[in-house]
This record gives sequence, structure tokens and C-alpha cells, in this order.
Amino acid sequence: MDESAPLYSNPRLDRIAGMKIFHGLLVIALFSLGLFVAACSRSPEPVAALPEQDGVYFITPRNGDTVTSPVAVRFGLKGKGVAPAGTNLPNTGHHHLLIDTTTLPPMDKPVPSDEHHVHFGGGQTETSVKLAPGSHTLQLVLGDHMHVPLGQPWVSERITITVK
Ligand SMILES: [Cu+2]
Repeated sequence: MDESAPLYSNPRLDRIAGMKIFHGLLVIALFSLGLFVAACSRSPEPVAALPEQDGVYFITPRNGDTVTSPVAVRFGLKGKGVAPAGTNLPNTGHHHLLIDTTTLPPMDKPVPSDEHHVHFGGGQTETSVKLAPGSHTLQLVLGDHMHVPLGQPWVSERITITVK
């Protein structure tokens, strides 16, 4: 078929074009259905609803959870993007996980780096933490490219979990 010919002057070609569009839509519909079925049959992990407010939060574990070690910790962030440390992009930061701290680090200095303050400077959004049995607290602090906390609302609540 000559694609440069005036297609829409010919009712027969109009019909063919219409069927092509119909077939295209059918393929998209079937493909979407396939994706939907695939998604449903995979028994996905529970997906936390996105919070209404911008900020940083735990997807897992949740406050009050009883878990086993190593603990799968997944970081949630709404309203900013994650960028690796050292990458100065607007509206981004990287995660810091505070483990068993009772106070926040200074908000105007780089987050300390020790066993209680773990940096995810690679831009990670999840980790696995080995914790002894008992009660532990976790808190997230989003820092800028120089590891300086971004302040509220980029500090999560401090959650308490129990490790069996
Ligand atoms: Cu950092």
C-alpha cells in the first residue's frame, strides 16, 4: 500500500484503517489483561498505601511489628527523589537508618556514621538489618548530597519493633 496516498478518500481503506486501530486496541487490551492476571497470580507482598503527606516513612516493618532477624527494612519517600550521596540534584536526598537511637543527630551537620547511623549513599531504598532478639527502634532521616539532614518532614517517626 502506498502510505502517501490520501487514505481517507477511499471508504474501503478507511475501513481497513479502522480495523487496524481496532486490532491495535484489542492487542493493548489483551496485553493489559495479561499483565493484570500476572500481577494478581503472583501473590504480591502487601503494598503500603502512599501517605497523604510528603515525607519519609517505613514501608516495612511497621511500628509495633514483631519480626525475625535479619529484618527487611524498606524505605518510603514521598515528595522527593533518591539520589546517591555526592550527587547534588534538586529535590533529592539519600536515606539514613537510625538504629536504637533516642535522639536525633544535629540537623545542621552531616549524619554520623556508626552502628547506630547507617548511610545509604548508594541511593538504596531497602536493607536487611541483623538485630538481637528484643525491642529495637528504627528511624529514617533523609540527608542531602553532603549527608546533612533535610529536616522535617524528611525525618520519619521512630518506630519500635520486637525481634523474636
Ligand atoms: Cu549519608
